Amino acid sequence: MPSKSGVARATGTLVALSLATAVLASAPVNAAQVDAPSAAAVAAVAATADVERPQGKPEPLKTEGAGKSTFSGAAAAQSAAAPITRSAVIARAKTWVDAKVPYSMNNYRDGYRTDCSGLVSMAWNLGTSAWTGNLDTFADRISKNDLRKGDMLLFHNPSNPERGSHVTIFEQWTDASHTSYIGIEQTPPNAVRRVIPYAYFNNASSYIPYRYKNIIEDATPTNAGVYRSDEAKFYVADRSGGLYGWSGFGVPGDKPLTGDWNADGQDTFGVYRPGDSTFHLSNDNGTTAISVMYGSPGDVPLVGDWDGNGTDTIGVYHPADQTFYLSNDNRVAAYSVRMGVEGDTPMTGDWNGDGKDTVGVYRGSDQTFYLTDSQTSAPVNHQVKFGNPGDTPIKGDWNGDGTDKVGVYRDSDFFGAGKDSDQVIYSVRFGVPGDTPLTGQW
Ligand SMILES: [Ca+2]
Ligand SMILES: [Ca+2]
Ligand SMILES: [Ca+2]
Repeated sequence: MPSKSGVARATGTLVALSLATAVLASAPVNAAQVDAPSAAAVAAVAATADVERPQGKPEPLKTEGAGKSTFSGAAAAQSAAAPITRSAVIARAKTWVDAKVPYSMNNYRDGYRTDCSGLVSMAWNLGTSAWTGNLDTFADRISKNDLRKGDMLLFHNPSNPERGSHVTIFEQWTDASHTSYIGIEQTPPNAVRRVIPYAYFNNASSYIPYRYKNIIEDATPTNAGVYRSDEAKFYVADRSGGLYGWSGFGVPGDKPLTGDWNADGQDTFGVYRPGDSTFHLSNDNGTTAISVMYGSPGDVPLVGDWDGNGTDTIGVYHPADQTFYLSNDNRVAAYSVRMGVEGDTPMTGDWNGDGKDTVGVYRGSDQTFYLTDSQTSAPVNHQVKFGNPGDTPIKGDWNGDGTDKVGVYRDSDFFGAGKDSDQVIYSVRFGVPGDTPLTGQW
């Protein structure tokens, strides 16, 4: 945490966002993380004749009937053909790699045919199993130099589709020479993530790079921060838990909020003043842009992008009747949802990555998060047990894949879980005892 001298060095507003961006962009490419075949093995495969890959035809999601259908749940379709981040595409594809799903044009997993084009259809969340002959209709042609995580390399042989036609998912180049890449593909005997010589082991010149039409860039990962109430100051952390910036906002006793009040993609500060039930929101971390009275004494303040328009707005939770009142215009409630039991801590976040924030609760008595994706009722769509008794629940998109995940704060330690998981994927130590934890995308 900042020493007094560190605080004195900082200006009144946060340091430039580009600093954090530079840090985040420096994650090294590490081809050794995958099972890389030896050069000899690559050459041997390349020298073999075309692999015969029976090609399935376009068809809707398969849930029953002939063939073997399995569901992992991990890659279950949300709203098909919805915008999907590059990281989400890779994460979905990896679920088949991790499960070593056998190559078959007669079997189905997650509703998708378990062949090469079925894997791409699943990873892109198309809601239908395309084949190599029509995957290009879901995508735009790009150049080799434009290839990025989640794009595909497609070869369709119209004269004999079973002869050579294939598709792989591009993840990243192995080095600056761009002669090989880490790809994910469904090929006999099973789905695999490996180093592939560009564009493939054979028929290399026939492959064309494409980008899914509904791909979206990864979100900015969420980082930690704290509010020191007696100083009325926010301190926020960089990716590794170092001080990224600080700013005074609010008055002692205020409750901290963070959100993107002006839809510029950057979270800034706000406070809720319990004494007069007022929200004060700033777009520059120093001056108040929005000031509004909302809710009643005893309410818990909340913020979120309930309608998915990119702007975070306010809401409150009435602990007395466990009801959320959420506003899209910072004036009137657009939604009310009842969820939880007495003693629960309310949560908000985009648990399914559809761009809309919804609600949930953390039950300290069983250290379990109960989260819903609905705005009109409260089915539990996500249930995660995480943390220890006495922890403070937090949430964030710890890995920038576009979905919020749960976490806990404990004595200056922030722990973030994976999606619908109790695995810790983010942890930093920040702040001092007595601080109020917060999270955001600075
Ligand atoms: Ca903003
Ligand atoms: Ca909104
Ligand atoms: Ca959502």
